[in-house]
Amino acid sequence: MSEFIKSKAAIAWGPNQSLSVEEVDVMMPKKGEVMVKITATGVCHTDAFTLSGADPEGIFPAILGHEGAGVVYAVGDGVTSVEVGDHVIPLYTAECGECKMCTSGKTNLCSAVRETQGKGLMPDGTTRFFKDGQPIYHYMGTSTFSEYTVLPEISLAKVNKAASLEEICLLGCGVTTGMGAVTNTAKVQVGDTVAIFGLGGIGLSAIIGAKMAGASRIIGIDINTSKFDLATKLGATDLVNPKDFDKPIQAVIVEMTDGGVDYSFECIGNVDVMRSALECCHKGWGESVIIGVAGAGQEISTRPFQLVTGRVWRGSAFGGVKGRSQLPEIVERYMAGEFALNDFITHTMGLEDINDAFDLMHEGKSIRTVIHY
Ligand code: NAD
Ligand code: AHE
Ligand code: ZN
Repeated sequence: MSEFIKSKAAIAWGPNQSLSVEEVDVMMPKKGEVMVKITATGVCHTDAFTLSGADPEGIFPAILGHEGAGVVYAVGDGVTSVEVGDHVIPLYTAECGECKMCTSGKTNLCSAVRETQGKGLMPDGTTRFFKDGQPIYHYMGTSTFSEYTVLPEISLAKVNKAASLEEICLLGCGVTTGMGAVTNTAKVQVGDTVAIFGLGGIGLSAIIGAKMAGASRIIGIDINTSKFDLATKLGATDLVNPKDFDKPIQAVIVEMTDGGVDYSFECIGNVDVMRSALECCHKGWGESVIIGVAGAGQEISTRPFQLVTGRVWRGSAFGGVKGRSQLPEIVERYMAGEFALNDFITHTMGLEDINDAFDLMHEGKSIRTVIHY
């Protein structure tokens, strides 16, 4: 008989339903697995995206959440890289170090556990979460909306115990994603011009990355002008509300920048804005990076001539960061004061209020809500 631990968790019973905070049974970790006591988790737009039913990989009932931090509570047989008491950040992009993807040197998209992860299961094809005996699916391999969660060992970054878990949980997704897309994926250089579409947690982090890289112009674009103050504080040089213009936003940016920006970033998940982001790039060399996640059935389009004439369209997942080998160093840089995380935490609350966090996000009132257990 396997052992279980009781855990408070927010269950997504079905698409478009409020989360239900209940007690679940979590099975102790099997071979190569680790149980983590989550102490804090951010709420990212991707959680809302999946809850909305738009995610082709969305599966219910599930325990969502993927932007967490916590402490190792128990380890399964054969686990060597972490021990009880270690502070960790769960990784929705694992790093096995051995698969074709990890050894390619070209991507952070480890393939070791991705297939089962996308089906809401652990690598052995089963779940560790149960409600009254009914299996509940995992989400993105992390399920940080449960006080106790189980992950493969290769899906954990061990980090400095001196770092505030309430703040570094944001490095489990949003801040690493935005900063990394600019510095790792696009590799923005000193003097480059940058346009960032969408100033939520991801877009604001992209501003931090652009400022770090020494971009000469950082143009922030959002239809919610309440985001502009923080964007300015973080380093945006220009702020644009597309609603103020009666022409396409790409034409506005092209005019502002003598032919277009060197780099643009789509941080919304809107396929029309993705097109604008590509088309505001400079002819001959401008690159546009898609970060936003678009719903099932949605497709991007542009005139192929946009690419023929030298613009480049690409994407970025988790900022191109390899979690186990690179995230601990990002935590150190945060601790050294290279960038702040508390600017992003507009709200904190207990798990029982988690539906308020989703409401605040949909109303455009929060950057990040951090849930604590
Ligand atoms: P968010 O909801 O906090 O921010 C989105 C911002 O976009 C808001 O400020 C909103 O006002 C703005 N916006 C909406 N429509 C707009 C429009 N038409 N023009 C301009 N601005 C508009 O979301 P977030 O947590 O910052 O996430 C942003 C996107 O990034 C989501 O699609 C999320 O799923 C995705 N994401 C991707 C990755 C990745 O690894 N690729 C990681 C995290 C999040
Ligand atoms: N399940 C969706 C795609 C979701 C998606 O693109 N996820 C991003 C991370 S969003 C974090 O907030 C990602 O890293 N993707 C790479 C991967 O391997 O999932 C769909 O369309 O099926
Ligand atoms: Zn996320």
